[in-house]
Amino acid sequence: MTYLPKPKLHHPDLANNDLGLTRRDYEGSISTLCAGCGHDSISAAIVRACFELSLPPHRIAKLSGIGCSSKTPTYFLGAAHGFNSVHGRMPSVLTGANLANRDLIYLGVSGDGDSASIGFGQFAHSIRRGVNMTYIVENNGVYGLTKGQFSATADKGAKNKKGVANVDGPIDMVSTALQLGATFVGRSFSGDKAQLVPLIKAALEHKGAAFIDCVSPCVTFNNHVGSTKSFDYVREHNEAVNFLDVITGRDEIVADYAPGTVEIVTMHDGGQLKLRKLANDYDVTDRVAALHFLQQHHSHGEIVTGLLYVDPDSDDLHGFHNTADKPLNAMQDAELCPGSAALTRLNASLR
Ligand SMILES: Cc1ncc(C[n+]2csc(CCOP(=O)(O)OP(=O)(O)O)c2C)c(N)n1
Ligand code: SF4
Ligand SMILES: [Mg+2]
Repeated sequence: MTYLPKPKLHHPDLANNDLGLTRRDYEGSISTLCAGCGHDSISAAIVRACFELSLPPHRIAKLSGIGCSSKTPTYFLGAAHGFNSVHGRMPSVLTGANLANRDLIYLGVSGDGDSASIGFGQFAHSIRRGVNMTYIVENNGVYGLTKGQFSATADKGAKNKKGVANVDGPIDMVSTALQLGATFVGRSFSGDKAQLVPLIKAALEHKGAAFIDCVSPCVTFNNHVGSTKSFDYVREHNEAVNFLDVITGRDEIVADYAPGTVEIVTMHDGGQLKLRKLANDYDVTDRVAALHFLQQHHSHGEIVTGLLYVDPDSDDLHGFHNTADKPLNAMQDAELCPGSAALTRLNASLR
């Protein structure tokens, strides 16, 4: 894989965050994706979200599968842990890493081919188990890396570059994530950084399975008239339900909102999500209503974006299994193996 390091020099007046780091400290190497690819905008949004949250880069683990989207972790968070897995297998590698070291912040980056086709089962099980992670699908409706075949998220009737219509029905990743029990579900657009950055920040702060479907046009194979994942189509059919502000548990919480237009969701760690409502009848904590709302708007060809669902009392895989607070990889032999006497007692209790 081509690797183009970025020059280290930067403007001395670049802003610092609470850790004294600049935005540049959250970047990776120079992207080798096609100029204008939506995936690069998502990388930039991840850089900004992590910088603004003052996350220590070495506390983050970024994992991906195979595809142009899955190449992107090379282009952000150069100082984070990284694992580029096999096609569609990111979720199980991430689950294993999370079980071994619960103290890292897990960021899974995948594509619609990687997660809705070959990795669909993997995606489903990581979500239903509530793995504590931010799972982003960079959704362009095609297999970009293998030159533009329709993926499982391509809309029925959408046309490829040569004008041939897709005859198969699409998988809607956000509806699927909702049905599987994700405790944070959002959709955004690579061309809408004002919405995407706070959505990623909120997902990173969330405890449990946070899923973001990000429509990310492939400028080389799926940005023409007839595509429902092109920049023009998404801009014309984007129906945002809210604007999001993230106030972390660490920040002072200031209530500067007009009652009736803003919804506050307090998270498990005391942090708050401040949602400026655009669709007044939209309740972000109602899973069933969210599913109905999505189906209704999809039937009109609209793409609903924003924070679609959040469970403020969410828990994760470790909570469900009552695992030890101390990460497994920090335990010594004696803690990992309690010895034959403990095994004998356990066996006796089962007789
Ligand atoms: C086991 C396996 N099967 C098939 C492939 C070929 N392949 C590579 S990337 C890809 C699809 C990628 O599509 P997507 O996840 O949507 O990423 P994009 O390139 O569109 O960002 C496929 C089928 C592979 N690398 N490995
Ligand atoms: S082929 Fe498409 S998805 Fe891949 S880098 Fe180019 S524009 Fe992006
Ligand atoms: Mg794709």
